Amino acid sequence: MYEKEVTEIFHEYGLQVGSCKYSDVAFSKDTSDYKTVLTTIVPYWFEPKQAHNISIYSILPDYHIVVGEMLKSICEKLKAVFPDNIFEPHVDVSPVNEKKAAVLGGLGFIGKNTLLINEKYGSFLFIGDICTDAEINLNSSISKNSCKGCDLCREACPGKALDEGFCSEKCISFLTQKKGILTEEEKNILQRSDSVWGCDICSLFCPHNRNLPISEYALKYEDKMIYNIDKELLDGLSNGEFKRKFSDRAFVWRGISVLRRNLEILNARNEKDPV
Ligand code: B12
Ligand code: SF4
Ligand code: SF4
Repeated sequence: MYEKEVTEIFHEYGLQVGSCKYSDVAFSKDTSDYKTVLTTIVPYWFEPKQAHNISIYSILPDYHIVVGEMLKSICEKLKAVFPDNIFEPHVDVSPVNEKKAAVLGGLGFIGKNTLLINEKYGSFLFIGDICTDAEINLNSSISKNSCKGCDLCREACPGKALDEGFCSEKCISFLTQKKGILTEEEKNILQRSDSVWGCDICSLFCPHNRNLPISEYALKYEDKMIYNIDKELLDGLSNGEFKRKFSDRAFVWRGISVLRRNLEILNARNEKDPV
C-alpha cells in the first residue's frame, strides 16, 4: 500500500528511493518498532576548481544538515499520507548500515573500497535513510552491476588500508578524525597524502567515478565552498568560536585541536622534504 505515493514524494525532491526490512540492516537488535528503511542517495560530485587540503565532500556545506533537512521535509509529507506511523530521518548517524540499506534498496553495489557505487553517480554520494514502523515494500531490485575488481583503489591507498578487507586504523579518513596523539606509524600514513580532513584517493582512482555528472548539490552551493584549512583559518580561535564560525561544515565535529594536530603533522613533512 502507498508505494506509489512514497516514490512520488521522493521524486518531488529529485531523489531515487529504495526500501528494505529494518531487521536486515539494523546495527543492533534493538527493541524499536521499525519495520522498514527507505533509503536514498544524494550525489555530490564536482571538479574542484583549486588545490584543496580537505576531502571533496567537506568542501561543501555539511551534508548532515543539507540532506538532514531534505529528509525531514520528506518525513513531513510521508506523515500526511501515513498519519498513524512514525518516520525518522537519518544521515550518517543512523541505527542502520546505510550502505547495506542502499544495496538492498537497489541504489548501487559495494566496491572493493567498501563504498556504495551507483551506476550513474559513482561513489561520490551521500546516503540518507528514513526508518519507519510502516510496512512498505517498494520491490527494489538489487543492481546487476558490480565492482570491476581492478584493484586500482587498493593499489592507490596510501595507508594500505584495503590490502586485507578494510582496516579502518590505516585509513586516512579515519586517522584525520581520530582524537589524541597519533603514533609514528599513523603520522607516517597521514604524511602520505595532503589531507587535513577525510580522504578521496580510493574513490578518485575508481573507474566507476570517471565522467560523473556535476551534482545539483555542488551547483547549489558553488559560492559556499571552503577548499582549505590552514593555520590562518584557525589562528586565534577557541574551540567554541571555531565551532560557531564553521557550524555549517562537516569538518567541525571533532573540534579544532584535531585539525591543528593534522596540520602540524603535514607541515612537519613539508619541513623534512621541502618541495
Ligand atoms: C564508520 C563509518 C566510517 C569509518 C569506517 C568506514 C568503513 N568502510 O566501514 C571511516 C571513518 C573510516 C569512514 C570513512 C569514510 N566514509 Co564513512 N561512514 C561510517 C558509517 C557511520 C558506518 C559504516 C559502517 O558501518 N562500517 C562498518 C563496516 C563493517 O560496514 P561496511 O563497510 O558497510 O561493510 C560491510 C557491508 O558492506 C557488507 N556488505 C558488503 N557487500 C554487501 C552486499 C550486500 C548485498 C549486503 C547486504 C552487505 C554487504 O559487508 C561488509 C563487512 O561486514 C556510515 C554511515 C552509516 N550509518 O552506515 C558512513 C558512510 C559509510 N561513510 C561515507 C563516506 C562518504 C565516507 C568517506 C568517503 C568520507 C571521506 N571522503 O573521507 C570515507 C571513505 C573511506 C572508505 N574507503 O570506506 C558514506 C558512504 C558513501 C558511499 N558512497 O558509500 C556513509 C554511508 C555516510 C553517509 N550517510 O553518506 N566512514
Ligand atoms: S579513504 Fe584513503 S586511506 Fe581510506 S581506504 Fe580510501 S584511499 Fe585508503
Ligand atoms: S577501483 Fe576497481 S576494485 Fe576498487 S572499487 Fe573501483 S572498480 Fe572496484
